[in-house]
Amino acid sequence: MGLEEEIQELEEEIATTPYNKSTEAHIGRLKSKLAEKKEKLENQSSAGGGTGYHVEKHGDATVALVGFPSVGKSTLLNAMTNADSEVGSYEFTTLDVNPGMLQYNGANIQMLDVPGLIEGAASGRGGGQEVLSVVRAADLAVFVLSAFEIDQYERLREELYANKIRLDQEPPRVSITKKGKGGLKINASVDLDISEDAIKGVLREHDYINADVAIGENLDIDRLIDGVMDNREYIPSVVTVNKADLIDPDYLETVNDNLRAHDIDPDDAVFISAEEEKGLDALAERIWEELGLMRIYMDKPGRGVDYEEPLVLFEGATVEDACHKLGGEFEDRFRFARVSGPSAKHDEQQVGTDHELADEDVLRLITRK
Ligand SMILES: Nc1nc2c(ncn2[C@@H]2O[C@H](COP(=O)(O)OP(=O)(O)OP(=O)(O)O)[C@@H](O)[C@H]2O)c(=O)[nH]1
Ligand SMILES: [Mg+2]
Repeated sequence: MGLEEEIQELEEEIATTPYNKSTEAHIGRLKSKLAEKKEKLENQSSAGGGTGYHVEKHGDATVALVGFPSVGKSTLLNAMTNADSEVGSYEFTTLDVNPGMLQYNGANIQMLDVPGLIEGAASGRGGGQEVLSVVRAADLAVFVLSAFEIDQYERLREELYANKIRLDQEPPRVSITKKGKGGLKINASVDLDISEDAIKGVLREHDYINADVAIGENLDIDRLIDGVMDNREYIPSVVTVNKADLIDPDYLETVNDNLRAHDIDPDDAVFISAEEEKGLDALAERIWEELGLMRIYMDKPGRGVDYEEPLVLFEGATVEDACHKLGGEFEDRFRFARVSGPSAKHDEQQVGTDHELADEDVLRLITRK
């Protein structure tokens, strides 16, 4: 039996086995086997070549536009960035990844217009796997939906999930330390719904024989497997509804109902018209927020504070991250820093590398001679 058939058989067995306490451990093992076999199949097919997209990461953060053909991704990219992506009223105009740079709050945010994901993957045109690898590497996924095809959202999310992209969730709180002996020891800091047997079954299926396993959340089997596999990408997402210029006022409630039917709060979706360049500022603002970026104004000796071109870092970044991004002498010869603003206890507070910065801090770095 080939890998594909084995995968199919496992999927069928999982689908037909009722889930309850007595089948839980069994289902956990089946799902683990499935995850391992899928991984194997993927490694086999990618070893066979495939050029892949080599879109370099530029700028402070990267956003992938995800959507079916003809929803307006290229139009949007052209409207928001300096890119000049081909726009066509026929499908498959974009067969390669087009990058553009969005300037917002002094940050350079790279936006990638990836080819129609689903049809690209299904037909082999546009190379579905490669497209997905671009999304996996992004810091944010922006779903571009046409106001008239909201149901495409489901397919897009499924496709991303199948390709190990987890949207709008934190990585599972699972940490595994391999040991030389002693079997599997599960140490949960919260009450768990799944049984210890099920957890151990999953771990053994992934070749853990002796290990200490710390679990910090009440997770289900799928999230446990995500935590064990450790190769999932956790990415935030935004939904934008395009072609809003074509929505009749009496059709708007239908659009909102369709959004709700897919678990999207209409107030959270950003309505835009890429063609008429409406709603794009609101979208840029949402992108900024979801990326969790912050501006650090550098106080440069003799030149004062640079409010024009801030150093842009992700929330949670420390002085060390700032030094790393600046590189050179700041990284090699750092002595201490002075910080004023939201993260400082007082103006010009002296801090070390582990000080956590906040949006709109003013930072001065002092280096050794
Ligand atoms: N009315 C209206 N038409 C739009 C809007 N945005 C895009 N279009 C039109 O929709 C068609 C498809 O737009 P594209 O930007 O090429 O779509 P795409 O998502 O890049 O499509 P692919 O490259 O094939 O994946 C074009 O005819 C656009 O002019 C919009 O906001 N309103
Ligand atoms: Mg396009």
